[in-house]
Amino acid sequence: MDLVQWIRGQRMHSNIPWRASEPGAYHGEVLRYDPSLPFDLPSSWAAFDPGSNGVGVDPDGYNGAIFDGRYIIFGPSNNGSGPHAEVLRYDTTLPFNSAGSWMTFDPADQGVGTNPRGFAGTVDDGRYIYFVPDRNSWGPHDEVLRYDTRP
Ligand SMILES: [Ca+2]
Repeated sequence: MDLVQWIRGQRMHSNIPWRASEPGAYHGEVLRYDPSLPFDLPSSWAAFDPGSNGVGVDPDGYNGAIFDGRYIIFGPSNNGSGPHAEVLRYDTTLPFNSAGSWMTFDPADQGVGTNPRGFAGTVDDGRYIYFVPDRNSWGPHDEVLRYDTRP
């Protein structure tokens, strides 16, 4: 067992079970700051919870997001029921706190891959967005999920 695996093992035995047993540990309330306004002013900030406003199935628990020039795409992690693949997308040309500006898609539930659920961040190469595998329902995994922004 090398050092990386050992560190992963420690996370599995401490961090993950603690989070899973903690009510409210996973949420979907997106916080937005307008950097043209003062940092320490409440009106510079806004929060919106798409799932509580009828968007998607259970869009909670994301890890990282990426901006493609129009959309912000959130990488699914764990929604409280377990690792998930419900990708959340915000259209930045539309109002932040309006359900119609948000959409979700769950590629795993639509037959993509084997069990591509539970990611830790996203990266893009100018066309594709990659979701970094973390933990699915079977444990640590390495199934990279890729979204083509120009189908
Ligand atoms: Ca949830």
